[in-house]
Amino acid sequence: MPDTVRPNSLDAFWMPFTPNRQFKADPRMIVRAEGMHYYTPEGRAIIDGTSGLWCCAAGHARPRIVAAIQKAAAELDYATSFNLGHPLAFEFANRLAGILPEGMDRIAFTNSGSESVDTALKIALAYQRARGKAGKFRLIGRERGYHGVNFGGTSVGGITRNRMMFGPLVGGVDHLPHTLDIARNAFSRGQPQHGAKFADALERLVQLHDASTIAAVIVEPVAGATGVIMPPKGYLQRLRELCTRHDILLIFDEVITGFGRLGAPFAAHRFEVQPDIISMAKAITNAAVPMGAVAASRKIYDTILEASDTPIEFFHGYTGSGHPLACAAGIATLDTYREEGLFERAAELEPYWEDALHSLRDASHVIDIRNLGLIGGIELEPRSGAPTQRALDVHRACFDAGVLVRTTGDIIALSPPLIIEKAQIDHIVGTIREALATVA
Ligand code: PXG
Repeated sequence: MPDTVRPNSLDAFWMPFTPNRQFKADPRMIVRAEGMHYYTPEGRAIIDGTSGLWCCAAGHARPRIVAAIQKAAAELDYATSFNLGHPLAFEFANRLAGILPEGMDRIAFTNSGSESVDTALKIALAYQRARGKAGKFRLIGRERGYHGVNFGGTSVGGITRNRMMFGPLVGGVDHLPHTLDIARNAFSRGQPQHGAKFADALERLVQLHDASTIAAVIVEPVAGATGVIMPPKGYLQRLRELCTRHDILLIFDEVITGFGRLGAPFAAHRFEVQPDIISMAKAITNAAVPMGAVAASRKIYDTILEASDTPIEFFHGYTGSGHPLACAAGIATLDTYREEGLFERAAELEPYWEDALHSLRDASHVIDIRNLGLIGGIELEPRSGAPTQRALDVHRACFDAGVLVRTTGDIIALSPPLIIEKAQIDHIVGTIREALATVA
């Protein structure tokens, strides 16, 4: 039998964002999860400091969510939402509208964060055209932004490696500067003091391109994948003011900040800044079924519908949009968040989390610590000539000691399930301290 069709062979699966050769030479496998823990094939428990990948905010394999998926699968395995309806999709959209910022109550469903971002960008373009401003076509992203891997999200994203292989990408895109400023803000607790002025770069882009050509600005309220970059105090407010002044839509990509991660339903609540469009995914279903969504203001929805000269108003959607299993998982997830008060729990734990993280200030190799909500970033001095390797070594040492952390570049990123206990916070931080002491 050829090697690739042996069931246990690791060859066939082309793993995402993974050093495939390295991994397959030294694989680390997970076979089960429950609550705060993953389990290896040998039955070793690994405490999850990452919620999977910013995903499982309620912890793993929560019984109510599991039961809802099982029931939905047996009752209505699949129905298209193209010109047909099933009740769960409407119910879930209504439930989401109930926790989103006031007025953001028109919800499109997708299957991932990447699809949510591309959907949000297309809604922005369709809206500008519908109101007679088709000339507003430019999309503004940000350096070090991550908005998934589809062409729109890759284009507005600001990660060199993610962009450089793929040709000219989407045209008419420009970028704001990122807001990481370790020289002035190192070891800030919560939002950093310095950097609201980074938002003024939008004025420069308006001068360069003219506002009449700019459709939307998209940012992550907290940048996650590129190393946990917190918005400086006043930055998001300033960006909102400038977008309003220049008649530009503001899109918040809340794929990681949505659903309680910052101690509020969405970052828009936490920062009291109202965007025009919000993209979300991951914790929307506790990641038990892949799903994403885009919330738009009623004004955007109404404008696009009213301007349409064909029965279908918006030529966009996915076969899986509003999938019954995902909607069932989403409803059960929102029930779990509410019944267990998890968004409030994240807010209550934040000071303890902050103190625990900042206790690592004197640990080896640490050059910055950043925190907000139940997010943490620990930036390390890169090993000379081998960037990212020190953080990867810490990741490995922690894994071997039973703690899962995520690394990006030389940054250790933490985003534990919101059900975490204080003793578990201490355990994770203690394990990282030991790992930092052992790596070269
Ligand atoms: N937007 C944001 C802000 C994200 O964080 C996506 C879009 C794309 O979502 P999908 O579901 O298409 O993957 C993301 C994804 C990390 C890491 O290391 C984060 C993500 C993906 C991979 C790694 O923090 N976020």
